[in-house]
Amino acid sequence: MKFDVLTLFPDMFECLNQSIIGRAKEKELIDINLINIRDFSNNKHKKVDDTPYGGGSGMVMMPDVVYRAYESVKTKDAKVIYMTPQGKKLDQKKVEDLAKQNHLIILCGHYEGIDQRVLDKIVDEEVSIGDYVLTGGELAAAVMADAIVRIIPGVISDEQSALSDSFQDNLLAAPVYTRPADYKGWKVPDILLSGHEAKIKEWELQQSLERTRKLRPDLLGE
Ligand code: 6GU
Repeated sequence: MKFDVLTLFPDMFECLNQSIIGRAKEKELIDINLINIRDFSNNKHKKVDDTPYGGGSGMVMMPDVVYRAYESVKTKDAKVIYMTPQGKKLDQKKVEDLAKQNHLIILCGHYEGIDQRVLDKIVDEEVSIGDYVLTGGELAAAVMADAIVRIIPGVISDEQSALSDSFQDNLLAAPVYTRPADYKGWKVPDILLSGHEAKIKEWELQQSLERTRKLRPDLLGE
């Protein structure tokens, strides 16, 4: 899967070189290409924004610069996503949906946003990561990319979670424990030491259900 990220702040995506996502890149399971929108400014000062028509505060990213950045990466089958707090809220279902794509172009706005004309022409979908405001789309794009990449086959081995994680089947994950079995008298639940695989699975499901009912009853439609 290929990601092209159009941004004024490519350094903000350094986090995607770490840990599981970093290894997925090294294994070439994914390709994350960072495109600096500023490189497409024709202005001698590399200007990318201007004051808004009609007045008001802040600056607006100019249509031509953003459009040229887009043209440099566009393909026929690419899906273009604009990160914005006014978009549809990202959830695990949307993540699974996006993980089926071959090519995502993720557009990150900064300042007051991007000239609406270019958004109208190139954007297929607007995505938000929650009801709060960030300084720009970059952190939201990194969150979304992480959630997508971790479910791509081969990125997390089958024995490892992915399937047992929270939100699988709309349930939160069960609690986990490791050695020592007794720490300061705080004991790991006996069932996990029993070696009885079927009973353990049943216990974990029970824990998941209890947790979800207690912490996120909305996920169960309650
Ligand atoms: Cl996608 N962008 C910005 N600027 N703020 C956000 C967001 C996106 N999602 C939640 N808050």
